[in-house]
Amino acid sequence: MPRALITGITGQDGRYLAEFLAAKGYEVFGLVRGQNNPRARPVLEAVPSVRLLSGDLRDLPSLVGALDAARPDEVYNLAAISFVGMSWRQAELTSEITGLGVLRMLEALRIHTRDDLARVRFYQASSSEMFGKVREVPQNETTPFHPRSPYGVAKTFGHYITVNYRESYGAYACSGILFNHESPRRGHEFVTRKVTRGAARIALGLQDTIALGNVDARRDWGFAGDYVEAMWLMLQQDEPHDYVIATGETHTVRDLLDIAFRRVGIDDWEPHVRREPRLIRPAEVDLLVGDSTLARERLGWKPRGGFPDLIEMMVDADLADLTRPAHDPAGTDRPADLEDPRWTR
Ligand code: NDP
Ligand code: GDR
Repeated sequence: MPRALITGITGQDGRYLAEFLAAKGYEVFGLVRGQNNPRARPVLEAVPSVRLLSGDLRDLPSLVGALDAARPDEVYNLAAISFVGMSWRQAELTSEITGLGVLRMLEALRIHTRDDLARVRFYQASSSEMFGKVREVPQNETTPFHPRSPYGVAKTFGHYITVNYRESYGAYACSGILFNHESPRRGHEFVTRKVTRGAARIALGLQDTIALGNVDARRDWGFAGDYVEAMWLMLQQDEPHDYVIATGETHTVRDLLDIAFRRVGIDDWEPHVRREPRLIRPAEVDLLVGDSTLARERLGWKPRGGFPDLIEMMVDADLADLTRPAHDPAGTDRPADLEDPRWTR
């Protein structure tokens, strides 16, 4: 039975990946930070066989301990401060976790494998935010980086340190340059979920408007469930390589608003959107659209659904969530703290 360790298992991608790997017959281990992290509970519910390990990307001994306990064949390093908007407010912390955290994870792997880094396959969650200021359209594996946020700068460090450990120590390490991917599990701070949740709440009479920043930004948005398969495929190849994962289509935030509001029966979203200067970023990434030809050819990967389907699915999930009866109180009592027997250490 192959063994995988996922950092960031409580995040959007972490839970999809845990489900995907468990269905493939993996023994799945997940690194979770904090002493009573409420985000562990949905993971335990979605993947009952998962084994949780206590650790933090800021704490090298905890990472070595997690690797020693999990003895993984594959490590997926998804943990990060992932919200670009926050990265200006907490630039040092973002650099510490999203940037230096990658180095710490690789160093932990070096200690755990006693310098035999090729023994464990490593995936680094890199990002299209590294492209930043538009240099080429579409962006592929050879497009130069020009990150525009502390988050993008930290991810660029994470990318290059992953490449460097591959070149220096022969690590089987891949950097997946993933473009935006969304789902009903997306955090509410990201623009897709903010809009789908907001449109659903407006349709139900729970709020009147949504506050937004730059509605002209263009992104290449795919479905998170498809993207975790690409992460796994990268680690199944004979040779490690870096890949761009994207749909190849780009849409504005305006397009997103059109689809989401139409889904709830509102044709004109303008009266429901407030433009707030505080939500305009100090430096913006205007246009992202990815060219994932390499992944399509070498990995046989391609995205399944289209953008309207994705947004409509998210709106429908938000409507269902907002109208379902209150949670079963018994469910909320289920322990997620370190006393739960499914924590392995
Ligand atoms: P989320 O923000 O949903 O999840 C981030 C995860 O990182 C959470 O599990 C969080 O734990 C964990 N984490 C944060 N800080 C630490 C820390 N100090 N130690 C250990 N764990 C920590 O992100 P996504 O699932 O959307 O993304 C996964 C990864 O992919 C991230 O690295 C992100 O930057 C990257 N990425 C995402 C893209 C996307 O569109 N979704 C596109 C390209 C890259 P907790 O629950 O405790 O907060
Ligand atoms: P992004 O995603 O920064 O691309 O990073 P986000 O959804 O936050 O922003 C996308 C675009 O929408 C514009 N925007 C707003 N964004 C937010 N969050 N809130 C608003 O109110 C708002 N109004 C307009 C933004 O300016 C931006 O142009 C995501 C994260 O998942 C990263 O971790 C990941 O690396 C990249 O995608 C690829």
